[in-house]
Amino acid sequence: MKIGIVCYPTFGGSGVVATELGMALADHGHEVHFITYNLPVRLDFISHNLHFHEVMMEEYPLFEYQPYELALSSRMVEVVEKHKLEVLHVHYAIPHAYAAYMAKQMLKAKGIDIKIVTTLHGTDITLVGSHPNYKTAVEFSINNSDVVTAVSKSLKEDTLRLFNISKEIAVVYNFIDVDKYHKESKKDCQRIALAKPEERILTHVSNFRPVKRTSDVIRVFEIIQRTIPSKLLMVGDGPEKRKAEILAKKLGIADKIIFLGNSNEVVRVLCYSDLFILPSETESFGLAALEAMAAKTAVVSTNAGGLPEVTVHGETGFLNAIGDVKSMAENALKILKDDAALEHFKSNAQAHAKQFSLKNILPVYEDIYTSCSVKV
Ligand code: GMT
Repeated sequence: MKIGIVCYPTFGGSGVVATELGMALADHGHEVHFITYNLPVRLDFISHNLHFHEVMMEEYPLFEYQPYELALSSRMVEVVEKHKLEVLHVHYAIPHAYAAYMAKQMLKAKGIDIKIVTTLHGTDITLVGSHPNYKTAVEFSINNSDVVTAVSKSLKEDTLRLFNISKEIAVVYNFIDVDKYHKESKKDCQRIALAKPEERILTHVSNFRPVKRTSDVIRVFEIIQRTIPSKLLMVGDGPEKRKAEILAKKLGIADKIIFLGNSNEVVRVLCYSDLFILPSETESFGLAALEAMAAKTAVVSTNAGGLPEVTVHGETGFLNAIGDVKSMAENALKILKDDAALEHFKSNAQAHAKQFSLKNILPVYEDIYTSCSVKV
């Protein structure tokens, strides 16, 4: 099939899922066209079936805010017409589902019936989408998509609670290329470059937005390192990073924490890791937790949103109340206390991640594209 993918090209989870999906579809013989304002960070042109169409913006002194939706919907129309696309799969409702609706109407006027699949990712519903400033347009564009999917049951429930939805929402879980992570975990990780042999390595990966509660990561680690010699790797960048660095200094543990910034090598960082900490306030799915598990890393997180659908309390790690730093640290110590316990949790995490294998999820999206583009 000929499929257009619209997403944020940045390090956020929705962009990562969209990019990995596009690459896998191309690998499976589909012709995939990414339509975004930048080359997606995880995009690797491994296949001749992959194409990238940049959405260009024009500066004009009158515009305080540039009309991105206009440029995006115009580009969608152009690409659909030129490459005869059958489906546009838009990831993250704002503003992609809205721009896709406009593109659909413009194409309809030209006698072209493009199908729109909208995947809801999380903050487009929970934090931003339901804000009164956006709600009307987000609700309209969800109800006017041909197919709507959500990345967890929890997100589907949130969507039905926060909006007046007349459309069926299918839950299609996020996924992981299990083989890629398995291969990486077998490589020699050179962990000695980062920590002494007796030290445990803890990791956090996020965009350092307030919703990730990165200060809680530092506080949890501070308690853990009192009992168990350890190092903390903080991967990613965002508005709360400086605060986390200042807190680490204040607590006297700055020398045990390495801030790595944004990385395209998350798989390689995770291969060093014993434990992943994710103390988020909300998390529709928690792709970062799944990536950690696939790389054989146990997870201590909150029980927010879709996290209980991804991890198993007491088996792959532990789920805790939001903000309960003490419980998160106590549970982390249960995992880290000896090699046997650690190996038990790590192996469980890796085995459980297989349920979210790309091999299982790819055919689900292929069926969705086929069923909605069948002419009746
Ligand atoms: O976590 C973020 O702020 C990024 C955001 C995004 O849209 O990129 O992530 C959301 O989508 C991911 C992929 O589906 C999910 O794994 C994350 O849980 C979700 N984040 C939140 O709900 C906060």
